[in-house]
Formats: sequence, structure tokens, C-alpha cells
Amino acid sequence: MEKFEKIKNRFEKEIKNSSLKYKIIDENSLKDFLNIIEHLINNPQSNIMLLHDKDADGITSGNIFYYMLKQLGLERIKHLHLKGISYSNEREITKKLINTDVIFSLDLPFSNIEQLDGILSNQRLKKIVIIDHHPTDNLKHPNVILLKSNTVFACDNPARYCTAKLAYDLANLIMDVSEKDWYAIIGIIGDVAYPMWGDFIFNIFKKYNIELSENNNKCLYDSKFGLATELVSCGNAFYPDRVKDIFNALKNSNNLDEFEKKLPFCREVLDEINNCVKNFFNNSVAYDDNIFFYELKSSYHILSQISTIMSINNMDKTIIVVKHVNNNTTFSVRRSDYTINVGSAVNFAASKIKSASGGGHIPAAGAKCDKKDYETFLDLIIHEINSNKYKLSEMDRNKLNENNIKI
Ligand SMILES: [Mn+2]
Repeated sequence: MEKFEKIKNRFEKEIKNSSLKYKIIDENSLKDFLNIIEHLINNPQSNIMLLHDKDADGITSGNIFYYMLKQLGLERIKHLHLKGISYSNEREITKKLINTDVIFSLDLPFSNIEQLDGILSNQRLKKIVIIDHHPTDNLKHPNVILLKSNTVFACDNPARYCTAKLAYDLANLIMDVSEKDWYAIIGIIGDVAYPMWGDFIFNIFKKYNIELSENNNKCLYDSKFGLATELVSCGNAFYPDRVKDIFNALKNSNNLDEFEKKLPFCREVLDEINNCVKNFFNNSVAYDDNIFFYELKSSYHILSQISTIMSINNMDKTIIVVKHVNNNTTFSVRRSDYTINVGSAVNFAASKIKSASGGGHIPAAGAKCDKKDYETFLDLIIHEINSNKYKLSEMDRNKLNENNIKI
């Protein structure tokens, strides 16, 4: 009982004079969260399931809650990663939840109440705590404690209040979890949420003696935190069956160096990416000095990783990477300075070739076609990009600033 009193005092103090970035607009759900914690402390034999997404944000937010629950003295904690809940896997998931008392769901976008009813049908306590930042419809349900970035807080850009930071802030209401602040940074970088958290990131970099210069995203990625994030991303892109290993590696690491050493299989992919990036300009064909075409020979399907890195490092160039697999060719196209809408250009080019499909956003596009058509398709893409049709205005360009970290 005494233990809970201490937690309750901290919780109430934190809520009143908190250093939280956003105003609390749903204190009731936070109190429901506290009640669940009280229930678990009073019933330490409870079976807890952490459901989490497989990406860096999901793995780190899951681990923040794992750490918090362990610190509370709870032992019976399982974790399970999901990419999402669909009717095809709902029954299977429900089976794994038999005998679970409380579910914490992190970074998973439940889309409707029916899904939750299925998930909850086997629960003893029938409570699910949803910690998330995806835009979803109203999930009001008597068994659901909904803790979303924009339902609990007056946050107008929930995409940037990623689950790792949200889970970190929520756990901090219960206890001091600053020992695991570096988990939150990995999630923040993974979800490209850093433009919103400059001060937080800056202070943690300082705490771990890692340098961070102003208005420079590159040094975020070049840091140990960036490396850890990239390893996690490589792991879940190329070894989807080993997400549990990555979760456990993080759980069993006391710091970034230990974590990194536990991920040799991710390292292998990342080394391959870095190698391709290093030799990119030697192995690519330049069109008019501003469009670079690169044929990926690696056995790993690392097109988008290479095009993204090359584009971030060469904002005023258009990067096209292709890879042939059997009779098909896949394209990844990037242009990061918002001067050209490559998504529309690729989409238009694809409409002119029967075997092709493709499109995307202003800075990033993907496409595919039959291998026999790929040279024609490539010529068309380059032709469209070079035309004036897809040029963007200064105003569009200013959107780019929203992607930079500010301290
Ligand atoms: Mn996320």
C-alpha cells in the first residue's frame, strides 16, 4: 500500500507542475491508467501482455513499459509484436492472449471496436490500455483506456508525438524512468519525430556526452542514437522474424554500446547499405549533373534505404535506384529539397507504360515494371522530372523546414 501511495503522490505532483510539453485535456484517462497500476501492484501475480508495433517506435515504447512494470515488481510480463490487427490474424492473436489480465498496446493503430471486442474476449480483467499516436476514429469503449498523444494532450501534431516519447512521459508520471531516456530517443528518430523534441534530445545528448550541432539532422543520424535506430530499422525490414530478438536485445542492454553489440544480424545489412552509399557516385550514371541513376546489385532489397540516405545527403539531386528481381524491376526515387514533385512525375510516367505502376509523395516515390520495359520507363521518368510540370514553389519548399530539428 505504501508503495502505491508514493506513486500516487508523484503522479499528482507531476500532473500539476509537470514539465510536459502539452496541456492535459483528459485527466480521467490518466487516472484510469493510475488505477490499473494500483491494481497490478495489489495483484502482482497478474499476467501482463505488451502488444507492440515492430518498428523502432514500437520496440522502444514497449521496452519503456516493460522497464516500468519490472520496476514495479511485476514479473509475469509477456510481449508480442504485431504489424496491425486484421481479421486474418485476430483469432491467432486472441489465442495468445488467453489468461492475460491486462494488455498494454503500444504504437498499434486499432481501427475499430469490433477488433477490440475480439481481443478482450479472453481477458480476465478485460482491460486494454492503448498508448498510441496514430489517427484513429473514436475508440470509446468501457474496457479501453485510451492514451493517445492527441486525446490525453492538447497536441496538434500527433504524428510527431510518437509512442516512444508518449510512453516515456506516461511512465514518468508513475516513476523516474530517466535511466531509459535513450530508448525514447531511438523511437523519436525512428518515427522522424525529432523536429518537435529538440530540447529533450539536446539534453539527453548532453547527458551522454554526445555532440549535437544546431539545425543539423545529419548529426542525429550520425550519432550512436542514429546508428541504433538504423540497426533496428534494418532488423525489422530484413529479418521480420527476429523482432523479438531486437526487443530482447534492448531489454537486456544497459546502454547503447551493449545494444549495438547484440545486433550483428542487423549490422550486416547496415554495412551493406553503407558500402553501397559510399560507392554510389562511382557506380551511378549522372544525367545533367542533377539526376543520378544507380543499379543495385546487392542481394538485400535495400533500394529505399540507399535512395533515402543519398537524398538526405544530396538534397539538390534527384536519386533513382533500381533493382532487378527475376523479370521485374523496382524503382525508388527521391528528391529532398521540395523543388520537384517526384511522386507525380513517377505516377505520370507509369501511366504511359502498360506494365508499370508507381507514384508517391513530393520527396519520395516508388515504382515497378517488367524488366523488359525498365529502360523506356527510366527515360520517361527522367524526361518528366526534367520538365517544368512538377516544379514546386518557394512556399512548398518552406515545408522542408518543418523537417529540421530545432534546438
Ligand atoms: Mn509510431
